[in-house]
Amino acid sequence: MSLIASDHFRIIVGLGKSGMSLVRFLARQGVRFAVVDTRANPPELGTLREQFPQVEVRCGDLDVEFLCRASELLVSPGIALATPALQEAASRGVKLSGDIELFARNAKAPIIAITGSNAKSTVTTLVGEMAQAAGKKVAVGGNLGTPALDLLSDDVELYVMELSSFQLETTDQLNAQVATCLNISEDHMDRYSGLPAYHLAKHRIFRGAKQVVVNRDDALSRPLIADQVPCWSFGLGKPDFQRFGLIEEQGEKYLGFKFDRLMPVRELKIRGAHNQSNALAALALGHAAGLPMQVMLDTLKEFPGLAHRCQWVGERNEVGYYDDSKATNVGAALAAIEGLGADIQGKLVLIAGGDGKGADFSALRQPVARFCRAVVLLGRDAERLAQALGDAVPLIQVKTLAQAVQRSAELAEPGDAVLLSPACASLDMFKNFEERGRLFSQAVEALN
Ligand code: UMA
Ligand code: ADP
Repeated sequence: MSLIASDHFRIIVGLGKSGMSLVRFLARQGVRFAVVDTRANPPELGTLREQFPQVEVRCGDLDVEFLCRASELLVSPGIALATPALQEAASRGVKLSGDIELFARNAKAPIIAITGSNAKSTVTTLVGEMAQAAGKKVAVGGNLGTPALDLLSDDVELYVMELSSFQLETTDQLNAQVATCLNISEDHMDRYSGLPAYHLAKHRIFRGAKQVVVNRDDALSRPLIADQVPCWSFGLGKPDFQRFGLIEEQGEKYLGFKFDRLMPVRELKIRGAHNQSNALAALALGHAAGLPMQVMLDTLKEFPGLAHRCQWVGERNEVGYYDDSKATNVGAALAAIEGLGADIQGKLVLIAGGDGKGADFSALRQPVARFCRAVVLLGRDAERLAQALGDAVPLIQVKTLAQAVQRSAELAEPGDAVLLSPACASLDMFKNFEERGRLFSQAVEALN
């Protein structure tokens, strides 16, 4: 017999970072709640037991009868909404929601909301730094860094939020001041039925948005919105009214807006065409939110880029080593191969492989043939990658990252670059992409 759902009882599903931020939030609100997690020993269990010993926690298989006691389930991003127990509860009238929905309902300051398959962290960090330089009390987080609910404060004047498709799936109305989907390429195909379902989840970011920013170079970034919603855009073509873009004059490229040059591209510290696009996206978002242009340009000139995103980590025997461990999907690896490949004198020795999340790797074949001397493969999907890359360049399979670096050093010639850009998640071999990147740097250090 199931108990009648109480309007005052919620269940948090998942006890990771998001789950723990939900615990703190609901406890502050004085709401009654329990926590469930399918894992036997979820990461925040110790913290919860210590700080909230009165909260009921159930670990292991989800019990539908228990879930149906709640009026609402607050589902963490790491657990799929398609999970049968969650679907069964929903079919019995239990509402499914998440931390970002609660955040949006409770945020008193405007939100700049950023999603996309790639570049989210770079653009979110840039816009956050621009706002801070402009003297705003800004809170930056979401999928990046601090969970959204932990950022809520009456002092905040602007929220800059990186949001994943998983977080957006449980968000009904975000009501952002400015929203953007920077780009769409295949990712997380182990969680979605295909690209259309993933695209649909990402585009929930536009619900209730007061202004939008669109990528002119990616038609899938354009939302279906009413004509009267102000729309700004960015792209690598020419600028115009409402449009940020690139102007080329006498062999020099400039970031531009309307018909004006804003700054020479060479003054950016972040390299490659994809980063010019990111700089323009940040300018468009900041401009839409009312940040002063000069302050934004000064921030761009100083921004060194984030760790593990095409980051130079050393040089040996005239070969540069680049850590792009954050390239956890094909689109990101493509940007790095094409961006860095076009920037260096020699060729690339690419290190790739890991957990491919069900991706189709075939788009890598041509750029690999064009820019790479060889590819060193490792991880769970090494064989699938080898099939997709074919025989255009030598493929070498290894077992460890240290072996990969050693073999790459042997294969590279002066003027070449060794690029770790796996096109795969790290979780089959490492704790996370940061650990994979750190171990890469250590292996480079260890080269004699
Ligand atoms: N899990 C279970 N059972 C559960 C709940 C979770 O097995 O009941 C597993 C999931 O399969 C997942 C892992 O636990 O692999 C973590 O899930 P979680 O929901 O507990 O994750 P959090 O610790 O709350 O972290 C989440 C984001 N993680 C995911 O979306 C997987 C973090 O983004 C985010 O920083 C954090 O919330 C704070 O907002 C990480 C991420 O990898 C960086 N995001 C993906 C990406 O960027 O590609 C979307
Ligand atoms: P996200 O938070 O969306 O994963 P990041 O800024 O952390 O984005 O960058 C992730 C990866 O995507 C890095 O490997 C980076 O080199 C690559 N990348 C950065 N900007 C772009 C872009 N505009 N298009 C495609 N890939 C990009």
